[in-house]
Amino acid sequence: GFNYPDRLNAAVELTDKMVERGFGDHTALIGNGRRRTYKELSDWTNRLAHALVEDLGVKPGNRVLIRSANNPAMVACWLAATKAGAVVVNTMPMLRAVELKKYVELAEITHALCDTRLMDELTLCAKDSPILNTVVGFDGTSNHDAELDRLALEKSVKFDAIETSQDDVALLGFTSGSTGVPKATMHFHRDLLIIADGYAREVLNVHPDDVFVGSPPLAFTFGLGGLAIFPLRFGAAATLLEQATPPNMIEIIEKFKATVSFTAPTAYRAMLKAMEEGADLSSLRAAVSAGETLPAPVYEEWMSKTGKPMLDGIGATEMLHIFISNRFDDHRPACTGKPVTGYEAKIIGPKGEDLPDGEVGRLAVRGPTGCRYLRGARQEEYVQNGWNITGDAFTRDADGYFHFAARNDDMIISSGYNIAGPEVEAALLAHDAVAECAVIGVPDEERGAIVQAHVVLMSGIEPSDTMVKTLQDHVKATIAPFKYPRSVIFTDTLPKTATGKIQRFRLKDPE
Ligand code: 3SK
Repeated sequence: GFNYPDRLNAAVELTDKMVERGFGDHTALIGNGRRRTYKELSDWTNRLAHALVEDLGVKPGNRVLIRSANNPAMVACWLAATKAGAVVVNTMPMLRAVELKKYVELAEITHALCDTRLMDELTLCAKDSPILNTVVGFDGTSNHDAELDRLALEKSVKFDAIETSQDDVALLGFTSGSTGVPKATMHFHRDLLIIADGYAREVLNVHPDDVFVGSPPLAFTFGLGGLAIFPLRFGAAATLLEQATPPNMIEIIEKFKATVSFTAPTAYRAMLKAMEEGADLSSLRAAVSAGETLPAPVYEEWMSKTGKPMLDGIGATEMLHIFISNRFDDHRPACTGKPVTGYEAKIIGPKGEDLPDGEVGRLAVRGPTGCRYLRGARQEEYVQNGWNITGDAFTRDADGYFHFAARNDDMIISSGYNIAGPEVEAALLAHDAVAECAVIGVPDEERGAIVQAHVVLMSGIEPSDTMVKTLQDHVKATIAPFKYPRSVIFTDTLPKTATGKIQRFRLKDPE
């Protein structure tokens, strides 16, 4: 089990306690052209926490929104607000005023800390949101040249953190799920440590020499874990680089001698495309893939080109982080692996009954973290009999490995056959002409539904009837022929969430 004292503040554990444990001189954050040690991070966040409490009037339990791209200042603001006992809502730069307003209303956000470069939409939102009474800018370029930085400058580097308990809410993770309607999930101070002491310790074996890189936003709990909590929990270094977009990730790994990368399969695919002869990934010891299912061809190409372990895992905002994963000594294509320490998983049928190994059903998971929707929205749909129902269709094989089939919404029933959209996607992605694709079921009088593929072709390849036939034949030759896409639509882009998940529901219903 995980044992923490009743009085616990996750941000103190990740900063001040790390200094006490002797990591004061170790690099904690890399970004904005400099490195910051644990001591510097501890001082910085303590000063900011003073400013939040004394100048901005943040009280324990207040909801504080942070709006920024991934940079060291965003991490410092998140840690400072957490030290002040606030409940933090991290948000992505691309959210517009209308979306921010939904967050503010749902989470009753009173304070917002915003990178000054991103102020416009937040100001628009604040005009229309009476509850949001304090908006203050910080300098995302770390020149300490904004209001919050100036308030913090004069403050003491000692801050007696607000006495939070291990089961006080520390973080609200927002998810738009497959419906597009935002929901917020509550996570405790202890949960922030559990994901490090469970997954990051057991699966990644993080040590102080590690350097983490990645592209997922800190606003997405995948990014917050991989780019802040996991390195900071173990005295390792986190790179927080706004330019960490997939093609640049290779250079970033080379430049900072990164050891662990965190990103989604589409980004690994983009990295593979951009990878030149002689790319030096020798420092890397793990490439973590999550956020979307990992198509076998991407895993295989990565393994053959880099030889570095690619560890696919499944997580969810509701569960905070990854709960089933491959391991260094046991990773394979088209397999999500086994439950992470502390978690149990099983496959259930439509009525909640346990299904035998090999059958496709709903994935159910329980463990030390779990779903608690704010205001109970759809809580009883997600948590049934103590099990979290993630909305994914999986099988478990006789050896206990879990294999993704589809999001429950992505199972296509055509002429009585169950066809998993992602399996068809993986087959299409194995064709050299395909850059990206999404497969959905569309209604069909004769068959109930047919498989429809939306395909982005590699640059330089033109859509044509011949290409449709080529791709259909390719799928027929790769997987059971009845699964081939009877309809193929070429497109320049696929609709995606801000975190890069393909929104198949928008292809089904463009409205
Ligand atoms: O939503 C996800 O896919 C996810 C994956 C890994 C870790 C955390 C999350 C939210």
